[in-house]
Amino acid sequence: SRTVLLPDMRYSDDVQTRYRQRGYWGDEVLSDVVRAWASRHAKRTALLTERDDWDFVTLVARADRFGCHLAARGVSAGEAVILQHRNDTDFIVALLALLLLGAVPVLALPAHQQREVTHVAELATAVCYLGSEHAGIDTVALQAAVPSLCFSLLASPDRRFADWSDDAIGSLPRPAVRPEDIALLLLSGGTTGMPKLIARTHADYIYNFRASAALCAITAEDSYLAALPMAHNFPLGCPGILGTLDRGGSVVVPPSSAAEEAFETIARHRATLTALVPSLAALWLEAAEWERPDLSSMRLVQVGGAKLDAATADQLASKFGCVIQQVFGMAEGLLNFTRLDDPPDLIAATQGRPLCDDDEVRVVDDRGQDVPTGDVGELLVRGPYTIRGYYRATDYNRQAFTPDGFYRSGDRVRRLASGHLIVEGRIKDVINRHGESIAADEIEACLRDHPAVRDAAVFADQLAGYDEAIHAAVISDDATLTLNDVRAFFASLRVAAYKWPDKLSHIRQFPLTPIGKVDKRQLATLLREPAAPNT
Ligand code: J2J
Repeated sequence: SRTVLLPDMRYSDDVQTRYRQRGYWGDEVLSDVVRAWASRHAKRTALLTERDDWDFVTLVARADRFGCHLAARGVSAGEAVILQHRNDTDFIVALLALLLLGAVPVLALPAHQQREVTHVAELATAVCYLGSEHAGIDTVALQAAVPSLCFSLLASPDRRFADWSDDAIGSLPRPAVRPEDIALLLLSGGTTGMPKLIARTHADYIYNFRASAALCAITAEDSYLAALPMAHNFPLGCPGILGTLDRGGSVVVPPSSAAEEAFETIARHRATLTALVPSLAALWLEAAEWERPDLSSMRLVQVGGAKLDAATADQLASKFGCVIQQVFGMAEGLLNFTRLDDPPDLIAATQGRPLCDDDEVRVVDDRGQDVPTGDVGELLVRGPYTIRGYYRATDYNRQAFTPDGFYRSGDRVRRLASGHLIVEGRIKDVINRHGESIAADEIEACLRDHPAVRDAAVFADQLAGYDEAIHAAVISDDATLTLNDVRAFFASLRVAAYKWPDKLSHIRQFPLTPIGKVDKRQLATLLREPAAPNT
């Protein structure tokens, strides 16, 4: 059950050669990188949480020991292991343990429920589930549903992965994996159906976090505050946890991402940078009005995952008194960053430009023709850290990628002469709620499973800034069906709560497009408009 790149996920031989020759892809695998941290950064601080203050030697030793335990339980290089954990020491220890072992972490979000976890475990043919009691996954049911799953381990505050000492001794041998092999599986919100698996290779992911760290000028003096869920590509490797540790900087984990706790942690540990989604940034800004926190140690605040409006960008810069960086990224690969020395207007009004000179970005019209500079079109991309196909999704890949290997992002963008991109909207049918992409059709399918719902269509309600809420329109014979009923139904399906509808409307029939699909734009206009009086 080794996790391997299938034919429709591979880079062609000449492309691989080019990426190696240009130095994007090297000879190391992630276990080499993590192992080297212990000697390169030895006694420097690696990890600070409420409970732990560890140097690199300690962090790598703990990961090694937990990895030995997993190896003793039969996990071997190339096998997929689900990791679902809140931001905490144990997330990092388990992640590094799997990397040292050459096993392939599948990074489920803490919010994912039985439905999502079962789906990804099956798709990845995972051999093990590493979670916590916190996540509320029924591991007996999970193992019954997924035959490849041999065992599950649940961490708790008094039985941590970090202290899992029982039988394990010694240190793990270098795993038999190659730079072009799969290193980890990230989850995509997907544009249709259930989450897709994004296979990132050792070579591509090492490039991803090292190039991001260089762009952000990370040094051993930096201290990264991990506010977003670590399973996300952004806080994990852009440069995030891996990019900061690689340069000898430290990772600081606040008790939660709530402003008060984050501010206190920043002040106490003199954190220098963090990554936020716009909705969290807005909450922090609001709280900063009252709290008057000491943010003087901060030098960089990255914001991405959803569009940041220029006014909020400016407020952030003045409140934090530091450089703001817009990041328009995707777990599939391509990362756009504003540069630290970009003029303030580019930082406030664009979503950055590509990380790599060999990121081939095209902006195309609906016939796939390149549009002139400055015009809006769909962003297509190919490059040294962008996937060529989702994992085990041959049919879906035919629509998600062009025949010559460009990923169709589904984002509508405008490219300036400087190469900076402005995100103008999207053509994919997803809702971007607090930076989390949610496929409309997955939610519609759940709604249709409700006995009182005949048909359903889901679309985004615009909130303040560019944030969005999930608005569900249903055709139902039961006019008394409420939002609470629907949310209770989603809970019974064990769907992650961030995907539950925020608003419910009843409608008699859906407006249709000329080819007979639900016209969501018109639907949104109909249901957003307050009802005119006396009609
Ligand atoms: C508008 N839309 C954005 C932005 C992402 C860094 C940052 C973000 C992600 C991420 C990531 C946006 N403005 N600044 O992986 O490493 C929307 C786009 C995009 C989708 C990708 C990273 N930044 N988006 O958000 O895979 O629609 O990655 O295609 O979760 O989020 O979502 P995801």
